Amino acid sequence: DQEMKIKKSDTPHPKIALLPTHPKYKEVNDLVNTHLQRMDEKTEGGQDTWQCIAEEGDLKVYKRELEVDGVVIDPLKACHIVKGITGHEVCHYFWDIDVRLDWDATLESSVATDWFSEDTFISHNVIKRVWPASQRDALFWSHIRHVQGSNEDSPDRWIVVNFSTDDPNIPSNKYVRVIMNVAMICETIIEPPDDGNITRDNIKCKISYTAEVNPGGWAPASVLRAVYKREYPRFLKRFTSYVHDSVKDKPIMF
Ligand code: 6CM
Repeated sequence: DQEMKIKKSDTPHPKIALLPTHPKYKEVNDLVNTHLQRMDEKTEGGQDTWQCIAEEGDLKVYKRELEVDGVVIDPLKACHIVKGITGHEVCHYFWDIDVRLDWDATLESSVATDWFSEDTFISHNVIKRVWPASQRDALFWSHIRHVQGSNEDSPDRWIVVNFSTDDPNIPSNKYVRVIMNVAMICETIIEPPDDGNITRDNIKCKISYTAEVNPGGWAPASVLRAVYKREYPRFLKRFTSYVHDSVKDKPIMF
């Protein structure tokens, strides 16, 4: 316990590179805060309105069925606990566009189109076509942030938000544009060994992932739901094992 207190007070204050003067600063902050708040709320409420669509070990995937004008926009959330990796590592690899295609099997391409700051950029992503629907793309900003716990009970967290945006320079008529609001929030749990020497055997990461995706334009409900049921668990398993493999021989990034 003493060990943990020393570590905690040594943690530098989180740095936000995005400047308050940036036109997107408010939007980015509002989204980050909403996601953090929602996550705190759901731990108190029950899972009643959510139905579980996949459960495999510590991985659980839930959805809530929602249709607007016949278009499926089922909100999705997942939680997972993965040993040997930290929240910083998970968020880093989720955010880093240079490795995105290494783990995201639903994408055909992903290109950074604008940088707001060191921690925030826009990317244009072409999604692999799903028969019989037209091909989709997504244009969104990605922001990564370290959120320091405010007291003993609220832990340090890392968060990435991917949120749809527009950019007049990126044509939106070639594909059907998907609109989305995605967040990955992570907490690192450390069980310090008696000798105080923390290794990957002593850490695990609690992951919470949420996605609200509007497929934009018509897509058959049954196909879309089948795609989600298959692809979200696949993504979570593939992505977390990608992170696990990438960091296993590297120093722990707290
Ligand atoms: O969060 C995920 N990936 C991130 C990027 O690496 C990002 C997501 C971007 C694209 C989200 C698209 C969702 C899939 C839409 C399918 C549309 C099919 C239409 C036709 C169906 C009939 O946040 C992982 C995303 C995993 C998605 C399964």
